[in-house]
Amino acid sequence: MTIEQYKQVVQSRLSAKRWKHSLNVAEAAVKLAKKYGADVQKAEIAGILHDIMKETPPQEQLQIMQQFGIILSNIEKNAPKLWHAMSGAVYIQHELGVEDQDILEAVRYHTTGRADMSPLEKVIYIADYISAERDYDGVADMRKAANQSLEKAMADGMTFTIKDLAGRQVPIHPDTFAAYNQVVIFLKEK
Ligand code: DGI
Ligand code: FE
Ligand code: FE
Repeated sequence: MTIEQYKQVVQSRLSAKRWKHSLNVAEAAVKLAKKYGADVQKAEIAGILHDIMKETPPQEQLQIMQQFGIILSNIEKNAPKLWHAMSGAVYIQHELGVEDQDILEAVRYHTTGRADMSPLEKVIYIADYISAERDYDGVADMRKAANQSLEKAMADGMTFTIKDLAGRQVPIHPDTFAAYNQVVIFLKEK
């Protein structure tokens, strides 16, 4: 499929607001990819596709995951916000024919992060935080960090997420901790 076709599919599955978010993430991802040496074309595609399952009913997301052989851990069963990334990755692979492993992993890990993220995974993770429509407290600082260092922006994003999750006492995925620990140790040792 061409990027135009991906766009059509994603737009048809999302509200106008979430579609705009996807376009903005793709735009931010392209900029970050150019700045930090990730593949620009893949960044655009992954940005467009990353939230493809975000508005699909949870039951349907579970069904897609089951269909393509994903077995949920106990934590994953209890963290429905993570499902759109997991179901999205298998959906684009098996239903849209995306074969590129970098793109599949960037979608798969865009919500939690993980240890040993590729440049493309980091680019999508951060683009999701700084896309043009984001207006949370601290977004200006995140944009500044993203302009200075991919790792600093990762650390800030992970810290923000972990604080928020712990504050609400929802389960935190081990991949989230793995990403956080690795990047803060990297920054300390630098
Ligand atoms: O899909 P977006 O809203 O653009 O952004 P996202 O894919 O980063 O999803 C953010 C949501 O995911 C937010 O509500 C926090 C949640 N989340 C991120 N990491 C974890 C998590 N939820 C749980 N339970 N555990 C995690 O480790
Ligand atoms: Fe998402
Ligand atoms: Fe998103």
